[in-house]
Amino acid sequence: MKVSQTIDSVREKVKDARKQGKTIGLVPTMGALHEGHISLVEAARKKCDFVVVSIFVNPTQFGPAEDFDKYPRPIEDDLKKCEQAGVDLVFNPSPNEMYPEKVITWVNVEKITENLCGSSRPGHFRGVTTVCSKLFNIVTPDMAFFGQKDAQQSIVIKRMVADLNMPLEIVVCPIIREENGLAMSSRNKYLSEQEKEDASYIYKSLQKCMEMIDSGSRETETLINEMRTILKAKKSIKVEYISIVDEKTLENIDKIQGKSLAAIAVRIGSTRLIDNFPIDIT
Ligand code: PAJ
Repeated sequence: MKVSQTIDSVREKVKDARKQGKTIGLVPTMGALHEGHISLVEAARKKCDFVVVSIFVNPTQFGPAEDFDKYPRPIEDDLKKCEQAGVDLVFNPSPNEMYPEKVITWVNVEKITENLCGSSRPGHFRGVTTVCSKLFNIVTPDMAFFGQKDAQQSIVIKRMVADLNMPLEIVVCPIIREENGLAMSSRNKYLSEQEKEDASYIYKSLQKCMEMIDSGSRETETLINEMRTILKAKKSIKVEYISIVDEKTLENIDKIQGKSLAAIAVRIGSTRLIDNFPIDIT
């Protein structure tokens, strides 16, 4: 496995791989890798010949009061995990390599970045789309792999790629969970054992919503109230949003029809956690 810290070095290695006729897969991450990230690497290995993982805690997607400084950066451990997973190249640039100057050129997707996580994290998606555009330009992948865990992010990236005719395919992979149902996340490292246990109620509430939909419930207000009641059982959980939205516009809907998304964001202590499930009753 090769590790590059500079853009020139990545370009050179990708060029060599292309010369050998290999297809390129990119898995963008911020590191502190867990099984969720590794599942994306596995999907990339199945579909592409040369797999690049980027590890970069991207400053432009964090708000001033967010956890950029304390975000975990266990790089040695991450490199071992990448090696074991059969990654060909890790791109681990410094902030200065990615942003040598103050950013004045942004890639911004409108409307679908306003609801859900967009409303409590202004500027977050603009940072994500900008860094992903840069990574796509640097690595020039045929395919890039994202997780359903960050459902809005995947939808925003797909829309950006479509709107700007970027020449790559976006593949979205399923959510990997802990045994208790908690969606794996690098931020789970901030939680105590008790908080992790409490956090399992997020998935419990989504499961209840799925069951109710299976039994014919369609009014989103009823479904959201039920999920809120389940989450209220744990005093440590502070709900930021529980929403059911149209899968394409990400606007709140009153009645479930076609493809939609149930999504939750909560805080436990100072840790922000998100989860969701796609609904399809077409
Ligand atoms: P990060 O949070 O490190 O996540 C990297 C990728 O792993 C994302 O596509 C995310 O959806 C996926 N992922 C995280 N937890 C997962 C889980 N439990 N199951 C499946 N996939 C999971 O998302 C980011 O980084 C950044 O915003 C990034 C896209 C790298 C841009 O900086």
